[in-house]
Formats: sequence, structure tokens, C-alpha cells
Amino acid sequence: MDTKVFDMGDIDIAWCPGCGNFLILETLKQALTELQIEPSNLVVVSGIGQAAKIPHYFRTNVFNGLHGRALPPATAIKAANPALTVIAESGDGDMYGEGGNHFLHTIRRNPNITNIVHNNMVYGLTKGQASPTSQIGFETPVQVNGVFLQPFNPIAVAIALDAGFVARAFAGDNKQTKEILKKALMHNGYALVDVFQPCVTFNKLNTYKWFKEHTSYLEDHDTSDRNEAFKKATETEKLHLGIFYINSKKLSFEENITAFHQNKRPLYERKLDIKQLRILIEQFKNPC
Ligand SMILES: Cc1ncc(C[n+]2csc(CCOP(=O)(O)OP(=O)(O)O)c2C)c(N)n1
Ligand code: SF4
Ligand SMILES: [Mg+2]
Repeated sequence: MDTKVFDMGDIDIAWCPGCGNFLILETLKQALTELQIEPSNLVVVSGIGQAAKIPHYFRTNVFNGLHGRALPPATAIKAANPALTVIAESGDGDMYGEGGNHFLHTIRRNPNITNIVHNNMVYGLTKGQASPTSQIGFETPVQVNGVFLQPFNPIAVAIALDAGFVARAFAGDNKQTKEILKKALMHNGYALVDVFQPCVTFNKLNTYKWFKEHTSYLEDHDTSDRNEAFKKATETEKLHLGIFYINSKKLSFEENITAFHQNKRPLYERKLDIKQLRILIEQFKNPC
């Protein structure tokens, strides 16, 4: 298999030259290729934003939904057909701001999906307002005196909620990002990969250079130690890169729902009872 199986061919990509999104797109294609995941067995789901354009540039099954709403359809797709590899991918605003509620409750549900967040610490698509992960002091046309709110810490929140797989990568490091993505894709249950992604147009603070200077790799770290993982996630002098935490003992959402269902079969394998469906439609037509 070659990464070209995922290429859309000769199309215009509406990202700025030098944008970190190009690196994430290419690295993800490499990870999928190395895992031999075929385009026909993959679904890429997103919300709205620059990062959320990623399904447009992928030759596979895609669903581009509403702002902040990538996780619910991704959860539903996986529940209906657990044989598919499902990726929910969007930006920091989409996943942690507008989609923040879904972020929390998807971790609780634990669907077997990979959640990739392009974290550029800014609202890129809407031209540079502060996002939930913007750093204190970041000046924008709206936050003219600089951001004064504490940045949202997705890694610490995910560990606090006992997410099954929690990692952070940097788009500029192809090798580490690819290895993390491969492990996340192989994990049974919800996997968060927050990827630092420079926005070269609207974030002049968190540049490629800034990320290199302000990050350090997790070393000799026990990924089963939740307390230590939380401690590392809250350290801010250097932002750590790597896999913080893995808990493979939890049942996934799909395993739970098929266990509860009488015939133990996923939705797409069950026969449609057209008579019952008609009754249901009639009920909705005449709710009173
Ligand atoms: C309900 C709703 N609110 C606001 C918007 C405007 N909007 C579109 S994208 C976006 C922010 C995207 O930021 P992020 O998710 O970080 O993605 P990026 O563009 O940085 O990749 C906003 C506020 C919208 N489309 N829908
Ligand atoms: S505005 Fe920023 S995030 Fe959007 S394409 Fe340009 S560099 Fe990338
Ligand atoms: Mg963003």
C-alpha cells in the first residue's frame, strides 16, 4: 500500500503555504498506510475550521459536520459499524471550545475512535481570534491587550477523566507524530492525540521555533501511572510531547452496547423491521 491511495489528485488545497496542517495530513496518510488501513475501511469525520477541512483532502469515506460536532457522528458511525476505523479530526476551537461538552462526554463513553486535534492555539478560519488553548499574552484583533485566561489543558482533562489513550505530538516531528498516531489508531477505545500545529498566518507567537523551544519529550515515563501522567500534563515550563497515559482495560462504547443488546450484533448487521419503522414514522407525523 502507498500513501497515494488516500490522495485526491489535482485539487486546490485552501491552506496557506507553510501551514502545519499539511504536515499532519501527510503524516496521518503515512501512519494509515503503514497500518494497512484501506480507504474503504476508514471514515474521517470533522467539524468546522481550517483543520476541519481535512476530509476534503482525503480519498476515503468522510463526514464534514457542524462546528464543534465531530465527535457525536464519529461515535455513531463506529457504533453502527465497528469494523470501520473512525477518526474524528478538527481544530482546538472546534474540539475544546464549541465542542467542549462533546469532548468530555465522548471520553466517558469511550468509543473506539481516534480523536486528532490540530492545536494551533488560535481560531484560524475566522482570522485569528483567541481559542481555548491560546497562551496568556497572545494579542489578537479581538484580544487587543492580550489573552488573560488560563489556557484549557486538554491533556490534563483527558487524564482526569481516565481517557484510554492520551498523547501530544508536534506537527514538525514527522517520526514521533507518526508513531503516536499508529499507536492511537491501534488502541481499543477513545484515543486523544493533540498535535501542536503552527498557524503561520494568524499566530505569530506560537511559531515552529516557539514549539521547538517550548517542548520536551517525555522520557522514562510509565504510561500506566495516571498520577504521574497528570503531573507531567500540568507542567508548563516545557510542554511535554509523547504518550502520557494508556488504560487498555476499559470496554469500548461499542462493546458495551452490543453486550447490552439481545442479539449482540452491530446495527449495520441487523435486519430492518420495516413495519416497526413505518409505525415510528407515523408516530412522529402525528405527535399528539
Ligand atoms: C456555531 C458556530 N459558531 C461559530 C462559527 C464560526 N467559526 C468557524 S470556524 C471557527 C473556529 C475554528 O477554530 P479551530 O477549531 O481552532 O480551527 P482552525 O481554523 O484554527 O483550524 C469559528 C469560531 C461557526 N461556523 N459556527
Ligand atoms: S490561516 Fe493558519 S491554520 Fe489556516 S491555513 Fe493558514 S496557516 Fe493554516
Ligand atoms: Mg485552531
